[in-house]
Formats: sequence, C-alpha cells, structure tokens
Amino acid sequence: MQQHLRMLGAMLRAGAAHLTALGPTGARLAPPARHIRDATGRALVHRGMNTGNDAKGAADGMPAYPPAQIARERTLLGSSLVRLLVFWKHLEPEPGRYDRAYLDRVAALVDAYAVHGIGVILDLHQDLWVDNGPPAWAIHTDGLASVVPDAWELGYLTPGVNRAYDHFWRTNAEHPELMSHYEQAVSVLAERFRDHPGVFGYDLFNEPWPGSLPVHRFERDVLTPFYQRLIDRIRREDRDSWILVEPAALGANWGLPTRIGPFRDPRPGEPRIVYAPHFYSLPHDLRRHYRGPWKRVIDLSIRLWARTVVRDADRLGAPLLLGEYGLSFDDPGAGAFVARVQATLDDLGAGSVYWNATPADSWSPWAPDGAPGPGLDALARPYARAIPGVPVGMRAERTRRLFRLQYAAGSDPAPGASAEETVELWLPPRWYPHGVDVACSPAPEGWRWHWDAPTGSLTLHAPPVVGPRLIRVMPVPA
Ligand code: 9MR
Repeated sequence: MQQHLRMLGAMLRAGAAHLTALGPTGARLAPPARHIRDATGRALVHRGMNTGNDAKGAADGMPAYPPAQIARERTLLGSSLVRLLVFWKHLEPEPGRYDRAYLDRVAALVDAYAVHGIGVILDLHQDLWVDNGPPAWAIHTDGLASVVPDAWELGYLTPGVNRAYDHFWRTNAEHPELMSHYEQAVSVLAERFRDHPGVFGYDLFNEPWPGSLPVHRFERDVLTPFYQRLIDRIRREDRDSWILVEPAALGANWGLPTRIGPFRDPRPGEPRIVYAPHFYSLPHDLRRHYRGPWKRVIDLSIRLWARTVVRDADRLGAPLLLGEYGLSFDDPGAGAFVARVQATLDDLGAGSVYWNATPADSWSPWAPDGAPGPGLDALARPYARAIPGVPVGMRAERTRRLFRLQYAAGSDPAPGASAEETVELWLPPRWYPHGVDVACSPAPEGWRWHWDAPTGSLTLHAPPVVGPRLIRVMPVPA
C-alpha cells in the first residue's frame, strides 16, 4: 500500500497524464466495458443493502425496516440502491389471483426509499424453493424428503428440493403451467411499478438452482430462454427500468463463469440489462475465515471472481452489479473481508448491494435495535456515485482517510453531456469530523466543490476535459 501511495504521488507530480488503475493486490483489474448511466451520460456506481432476510418469514412478506432506519442508512452508509426481497407466494397466493394489498405494501416501502433518493431493485427471491419464494401450490416434491438444515445450502442436496425445481423448470413434463404462472406474476409486478420513479429495476430470479440438470445445460437451454421471456414480458409494461439477470448460483457464486445469454432487450435505445451475480467465497462456505493461510486463498477467490464476472458482463454487453455478498460480523476477519471486496469493486467501478440489512441478523451493519453495529465501519466507505466519463478506478484508504477517483472523460459517448462535468461522491461523515479538502487534476479555472457534511454528499463541478482526470479527497486535520 505504501508503495502504491508513493507511486500515486509520483504520478500526480507528473501531471496525471498516464494514470493506471491499481488493484488492491497491485495488479490491474480492468472495469467492464459498459456502465449504468444516467440521462446525462454519467456512469453511476451504486452501493446499498439487500433488505431483508426477515421478510422471508414475515406473514405480510415485508421486512421490518422503518423509515427512520432508511434515513439512518442513507446518512451513515450513503446507500443509493436497495435490493428489496419480493416473493411470488405473496404476489400470487392462489393460481391466477394477485394480491393487490401486497403490491400496495411494496409500493409504500418503495416510496419510503424514494424519499431518501434510494432506488429499489424488486428482487424475485427464493431459496431452496421449499424455504421461501414460491406459493405452496407451486411446490411439488412428490413426497420426497426436503429439509432446510442449519447449514441451509446443504438443503440443495435433498431429493425433494431437486424434484421441486425439476417440476418448475419443466425438466419433467408434469407441471408445465408453473413457469407460465411465474412469467405472468412478473408481468403483473412490472405493470404495477412501470411508472414508479423509485424503482430501479427487476431481479428476475434469486440464485437459480438447476435441479437435476447439469448446470451449463440448464443455463443455456432453460434459464436463458426463461429470462428472455421474462425480459419480453417486462418490456411490454416497462420500457425503462433495468433488468437484472443472475447466473445459476452453483459455481458462479464462487467465481466460475456463466453460460447464460446473450439476451435481447426489446426497448427502444440502449439495452438496460445488468449482469448481477453474487459472490460467496468457497472457503467461507466451508466455514473457513479470512485470516491465516485462508486469507490468501480467499483473496485469490476474490480476484478469480472479479476477472470472471467482468468477462461475463462484457460477453453479455451488460454493466456489472454485485447483487449479494456478505457474512456474519461475528466471523473472524469479517470487516477486513468486506473492505477487500469493496476495494475490488472500487477497481471495477462496479456497484454492489450487501447481504443483508436486517438488524437482528449478525450479518447486518446494524445492532438488533437498529443502531450502528460492528459491521458499519467496514461497509461505510467513500465512493463515487456519478462519474462523467469512463471510470478507471477509485480507492479509499481508511488509515489516512484518503479517497481518489480516476476517470477518463471524452472517450465514451455521453449523449446528454452538458458544458460542465458534475461528479458526485459520497464520503462517510464519520471519516471526516473536521471536514474535507479536495484536489482535482487537471484543475481548470472555475472548478469547485461542495460537501454536505450531514449527509456525506460531495458535488464537484468542473469544465469538461478530454483525457484523464484525478480527484483526491483528504481530511481536514483536527
Ligand atoms: O442468510 C440467510 C439465512 O439466514 C437463511 O437461512 C437462508 C435460507 O433462507 O438464506 C440466507 O440468505 C441467502 C440468500 O437468501 C440467498 N443468497 C445467499 C444468502 C446467504 O446465505
């Protein structure tokens, strides 16, 4: 790290002419070719939470996450996006009957997030099929054992779980109606939220499991056409929201490539499909911790994942968003692991939503009463939210409270670009109790910035440049 900072100093002195992004281990990690962009062409990087695990067991299907907690999340974590769990069983409790009261509850929560400028991904969630997600009438285990053990992922090995997926994916021909019902339910969801400005997009299916099919055949022959049908259905209702596609979780969650896609987005204009894989390191799944020799193995698995998902996103022609990663903050090394994943995402200029926000959960940044918990410091890190160009990389350095953003302006089409560049950063107020200082290189006449200390939002305006730009943030000393 010291060496990199010395290099950074040298590069700055050289006038920031030939900047390169340095990954957290010193090797270059190339960002994906496409980014989520706003109407003025700025690349948007999102950070936020999955909310929340507690919704799975709630009778009304809703997480217990009051508006005050959303406000606290916005201030202390700088979230701009939430992956909100929604469930087919609440959407369509009986075949063909859609629960409008459930849609109203979801809409009220989307409104509550919108008040704080947090966009919502409506995440069609399920785990193990029998644990949460589908309505009872769509679960067919044929009397085979299906259990949800303490180590819940082992439930995937039970025959009843696999049989239930086989029925859903039409691997056997006995329940061809199930997938059609799901597609119709997603269409009803899109019809309801098509005009809602708070909705960022739809995540089509959480962690698809192939049942008895080989995973690659499943992705190619079943999941890809299924997603394409869902994309087409959503686009009949909603032309503008983003659509998030996930790989089959088996293997991809550890950093192996996916075979889904490619997909057609029938909307007019640029496609709005996001590649949204998850990351759970295999050593963590095997109950190892981020310390000792396993730390190096986990670091390698982070890099493997990063390289794989960039290739997959580029093959799909899609921006990248990490839809889930997380662990219990009771685990040794948890905070350092989260910081490491975040640093990797910073290199990629990619967004992420952490699993998960439920305060009663030891994985959450919150204590059970909703106050800051031990995980908050690891998750509350500076990031660039809106970048008027091509992100080259960003880096947050906790010890010295330094943040830097590199981007290249002028080489990427920015349709609505204005005469000035506007960069938006989020800087955790707790990092900068005495304020911030900002440097911009090159620094054309008229550049200026404003930091709103209570919310952590920093806006920087500058006349546009063609070529590399470097922005640095430093703390004002006590
Ligand atoms: O963390 C969740 C755990 O408490 C539940 O028992 C389990 C099954 O419902 O789901 C866990 O959350 C998982 C999420 O739903 C899907 N991706 C992996 C998450 C962590 O294991």
